[in-house]
Amino acid sequence: PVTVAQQLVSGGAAVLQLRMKIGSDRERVTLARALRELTRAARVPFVMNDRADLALLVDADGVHLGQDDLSLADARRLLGARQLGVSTHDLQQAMDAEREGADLIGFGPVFDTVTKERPDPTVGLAQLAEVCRSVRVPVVAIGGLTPERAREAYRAGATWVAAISAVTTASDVAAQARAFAPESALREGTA
Ligand code: 3NM
Repeated sequence: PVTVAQQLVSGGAAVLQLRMKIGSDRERVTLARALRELTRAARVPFVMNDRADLALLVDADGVHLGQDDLSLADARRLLGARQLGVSTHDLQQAMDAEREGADLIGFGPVFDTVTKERPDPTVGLAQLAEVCRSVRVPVVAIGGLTPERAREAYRAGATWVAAISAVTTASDVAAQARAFAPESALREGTA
């Protein structure tokens, strides 16, 4: 994972998030610290998935919460001004997360995903567009994203896209990360 992370960062990934569903907390923290060091050197924000306590411990820039993790209010108690994201899977969850103080929301799975063991129903681009129109916080599209589908997600109003398989299975991880950048970022040299 550290090698892949290095390649993602050199390919211009805007944010790196550690999603580690198996293994012990000790292993999680060891890997998170390595990624924290790498992202700090590259000036890329680092986010911990699910666990506000571990985010605090490793000095991450934020946490991304699932629907069954700590509430936003409790995560805020631990993490203060750090970035709090929430995974949402329908319009109601998205609006609730915004009202409760999320700095950004994830919405998905926009396309079918092979990464999650029991994914929520695939929401599609029309629902993504509806959510993007209905909240003011940035929306991250997730689930089955590829560079081509990322263009459609940006067009639907997503600020960012998140990807796992499309980047981790690529033969050239850095080039694949670069291919995800929105055209505007490429034009402005901020990809
Ligand atoms: N969360 P891939 S979909 C981790 O809908 C995750 O909240 C989702 O992996 C959600 O890019 C997803 O390989 C899997 O499809 C994303």
